[in-house]
Amino acid sequence: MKNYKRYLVTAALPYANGPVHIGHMAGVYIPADIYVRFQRARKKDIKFVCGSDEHGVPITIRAMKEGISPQQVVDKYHALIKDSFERMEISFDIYSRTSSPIHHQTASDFFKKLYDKGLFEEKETEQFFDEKANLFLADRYITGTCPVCGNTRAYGDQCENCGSSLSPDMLINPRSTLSEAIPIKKKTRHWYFPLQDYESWLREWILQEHKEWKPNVYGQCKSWLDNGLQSRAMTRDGNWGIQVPLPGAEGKVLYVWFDAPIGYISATKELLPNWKEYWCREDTKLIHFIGKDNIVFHCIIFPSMLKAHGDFVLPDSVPANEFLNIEGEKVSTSRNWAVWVHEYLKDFPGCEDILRYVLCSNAPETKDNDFTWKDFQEKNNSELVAIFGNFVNRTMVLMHKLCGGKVPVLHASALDESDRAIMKAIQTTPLLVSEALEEYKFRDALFSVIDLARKGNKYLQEKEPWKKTTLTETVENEKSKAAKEDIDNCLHLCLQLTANLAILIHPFLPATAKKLLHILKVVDKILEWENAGKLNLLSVGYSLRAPELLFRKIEDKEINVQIEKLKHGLIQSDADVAPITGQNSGKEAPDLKTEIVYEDFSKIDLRIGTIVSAEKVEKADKLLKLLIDLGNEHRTIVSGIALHFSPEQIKGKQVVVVANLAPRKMRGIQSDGMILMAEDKDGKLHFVSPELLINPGSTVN
Ligand code: B3M
Ligand code: ZN
Repeated sequence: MKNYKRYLVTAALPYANGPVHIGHMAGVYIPADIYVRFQRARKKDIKFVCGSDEHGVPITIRAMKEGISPQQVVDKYHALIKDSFERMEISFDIYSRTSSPIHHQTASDFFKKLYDKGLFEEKETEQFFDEKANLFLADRYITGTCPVCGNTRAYGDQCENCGSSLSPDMLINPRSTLSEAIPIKKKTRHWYFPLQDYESWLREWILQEHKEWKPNVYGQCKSWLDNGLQSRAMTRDGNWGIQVPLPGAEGKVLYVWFDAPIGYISATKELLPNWKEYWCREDTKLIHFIGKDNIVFHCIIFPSMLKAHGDFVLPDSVPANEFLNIEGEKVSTSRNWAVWVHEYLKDFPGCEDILRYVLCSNAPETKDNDFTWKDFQEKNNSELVAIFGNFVNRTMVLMHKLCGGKVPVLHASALDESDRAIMKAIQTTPLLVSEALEEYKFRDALFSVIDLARKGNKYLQEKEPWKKTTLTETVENEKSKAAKEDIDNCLHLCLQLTANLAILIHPFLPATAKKLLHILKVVDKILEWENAGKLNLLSVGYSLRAPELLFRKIEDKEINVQIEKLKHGLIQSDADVAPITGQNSGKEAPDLKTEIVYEDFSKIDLRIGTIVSAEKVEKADKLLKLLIDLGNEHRTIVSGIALHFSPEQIKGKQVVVVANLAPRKMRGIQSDGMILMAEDKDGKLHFVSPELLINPGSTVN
């Protein structure tokens, strides 16, 4: 076992082209934060770095859809993601971003060093090009018929119907997913990293030296190695990203998976003048927290890049988690089948610890797992409220009632078997928790903490101090003395247990730990891990504050709204919104209007517009104010869709606009036009959009 002097923990850089959802939190950020908080409590020298991953084709595509620049896309989502992490108490030492100058410089230097070492193969190949969108197409953006099963919507890298791995050349009738155009083959030059040259070293480094890696990680690495490695292009055509630092490389940028992991280095550089101590010393323990879809990049590609570069340490562990599904289905951002963190925090203010608890206790540590709102309610009500919160509250109420609000004496001579049993539980639990955390077994570690609270409830139930007070009210005799000592011992030990729970729960539920410190009137220092297991954390005679509830119950109504949201893919503006209604609700389509002649219709000028921005209208919960790109102009249009769609959800959508409708004022805002919406028999609204992205301003005839 190496003797590490310091720790450097990284968490996967989330793509800044959308919000973070609870699957990200369960898979990566909550386990990483628990681990870091635990090591900080052990006073380890540890740094925790992360940041937004702001390059890559998805961001370019999103920018095109929303009619804004890639920088505007990443600015919007970098801020939203950073805020979500802060409010979920993810305690990064730095949350940076890969569009930062320091990262551009660091990644360029890294590439240049490999180039100067002559490690890249420069190759010209033919790639699929979309002449309409004017973009080279990554495999994922080419669709066509699968040669294996005939699925007509297979992708250039994989057929999701039969699971076959494909290449774009294998697709029948390939088309661009961006414009539906038939892509042409175009020559392009890129720089390839010879991954195959590192195969034997990777076999040794992973399969021999890191047999301790989680089975899901080790197994995936082994199959990648068994399938054989080949050169991979580390540059792409495009203008959004880090310019390839070579003469004549205009229009070429670094491949996002080349630059992004280097973001861990640049973020550390930004954080620390002595960053090299963390990245260039063998006695640094480097740990990458990621999801399983990032294993190849963090265990095969990035380590090979680091090995080739030569200046930096290699990861010691990569505890990747599997995926979290929602209500039995895979998370789908395009279908809005997700629980967005910023939406959760809006609907459940002050409940970040409940989400941390639920996502840790059913984390997909070894296999994909499922999040259901029913389970969220159940875990909160029957574990946090009924076990942890209940024990602390009973202890605090009883000590105020039976011991005058002060920590009672411990009568050592009067200790009985159950007293000794709870003392042992307090002394032995910290080791169970720390051993599990050192092995990245966060579910087991959290279970041990809750189990200690469960033992506390059982101990209280056995001792029943509330029943012994009658004995103490009689004349002073042996019996009343014994009863008094029993009450004192019980409450003394329950209070020491409560103080231990604050230390043990702190890495998992930091806000709850803070509440406990307040109730116990103790300072943060008590949270140092060396105090866990001690039986004298609270001094005899010390007065404590009044009890306060640590958790509230989650009601059926609250989770029904969440389930409704998922089903309808809607982000309601508040938890009590009325069910979806409309004049058609429950009825067939309305009767036809009176007949018109073509001349009447030809007066209407219908255009395609792209929603560039959307915002709520003050004191008008049904209205959204939209800014719409009509190609040669931007229009403000006020639309009554706020109860059906949130601003975040509709930005970038293309709509049909009645462009020559006379302007009119709505709530003091001039609305220049109207967007067409379809309304189904349940009164639910649907956008009327072109099947594919087309130029804003296109006419509809
Ligand atoms: N941006 C996130 C993902 O694949 C990706 C991680 C980069 S970590 C260097 O979801
Ligand atoms: Zn197929």
